Amino acid sequence: MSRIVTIGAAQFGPVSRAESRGDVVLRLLGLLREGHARGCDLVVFTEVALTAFFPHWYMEDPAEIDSYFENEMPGRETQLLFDEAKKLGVGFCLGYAELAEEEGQKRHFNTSILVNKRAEIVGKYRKIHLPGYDAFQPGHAYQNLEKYYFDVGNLGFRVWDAFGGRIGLCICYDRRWPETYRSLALQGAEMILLGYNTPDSNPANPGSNHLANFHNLLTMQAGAYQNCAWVVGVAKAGVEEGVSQIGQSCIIAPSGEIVAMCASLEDELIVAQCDLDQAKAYRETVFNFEENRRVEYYGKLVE
Ligand code: CDT
Repeated sequence: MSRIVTIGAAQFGPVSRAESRGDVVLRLLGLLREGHARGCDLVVFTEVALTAFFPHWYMEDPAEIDSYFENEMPGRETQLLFDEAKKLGVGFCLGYAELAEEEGQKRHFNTSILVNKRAEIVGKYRKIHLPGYDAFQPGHAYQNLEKYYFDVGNLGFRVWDAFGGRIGLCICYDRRWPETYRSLALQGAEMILLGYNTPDSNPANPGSNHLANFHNLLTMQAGAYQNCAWVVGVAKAGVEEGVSQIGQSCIIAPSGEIVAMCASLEDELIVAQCDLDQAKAYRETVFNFEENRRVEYYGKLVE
């Protein structure tokens, strides 16, 4: 038996600070339409897809900061994406900066949503692992201010039954943490979708610069294999507002093998037919959690 879901990973090239939301949505629509033409059930967009990745520079004015956030989804410009998805019958996963109000307080999250073929939001995740720092760093070629701009996500790691399988979401830096994949795998995730904005240099640790691409694949391939899940990783790539970001958007099987990978640093769609049942062979043998995990010992190992 096989359960095939055809996935499009829609890598995005740079978005300039001056580019309007409307123009960005037109680019996303182009990739969604291409996904439809190539038989996709679901097109995965990147992290904070609607604007340039603003944590790379410092802003103080709250109104300016909030202008990078969406206070409704769909909103005025993004409604087009929902309308087109419904018309074409293609789902999508979209990352964006979310402005919410909770208990009378303004909250800022780095969010992604899963939208089904009827254009209904069926899943929502707010980024839990926030990289970087919470204050301006003098002397750095660019900033990494996610802890300054975003609150830690408060929805937990969750999975949703959609597209004929069980799907989990995470975002960028989450992919470097084994806890992310394991939390989702323990809930039965068969496919994990994520977007990323990953610079090819790290001013806080320049010694690791040459490993940026290696670490990208290392974490996602290991996450897929050790947790018996498809992993779809989608970059915002290329030089954006002076920051050079990696590409390598890819679709990874539960075996850990890459079945499709982008070759450019621009808008580019890769497509793969993913058999959700491929996870089973690993789940029932080498990674049979019930039989082989030794939870009672794990605490002792870290004492
Ligand atoms: N956007 C994001 O989460 N970026 C981080 C930078 C980490 S620096 C090693 C990432 O994991 O790509």
